[in-house]
Amino acid sequence: MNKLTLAFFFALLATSALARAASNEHEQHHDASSQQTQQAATHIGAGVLKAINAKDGKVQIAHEPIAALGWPSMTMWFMLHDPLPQGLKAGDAVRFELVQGEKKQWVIVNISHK
Ligand SMILES: [Cu+2]
Repeated sequence: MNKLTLAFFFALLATSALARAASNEHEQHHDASSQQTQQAATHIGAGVLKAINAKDGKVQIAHEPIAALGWPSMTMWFMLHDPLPQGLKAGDAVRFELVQGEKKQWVIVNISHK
């Protein structure tokens, strides 16, 4: 190795170390911000309870558009974080709060008569 090659070699080493440090920092930042987003991200929805699957802890709701999520109105199933409050039945107008779980599934953390 002559001096020039050596200098080039060290420059390469330094650059890749810097790049690694930078991407590490980015990942940490990304993790921190996604955790914050997860904690803060409760979305409010409204709709009509269509069906209840108490055994699996799920409800089907024909929901109104949820602007914060860019969702149009649709009928879909949601997981329930807690057992459905007594007195709620299919056909009831409901108001609910949604959070996204670790596996990206949407979970109702709060539901009540509208
Ligand atoms: Cu939907």
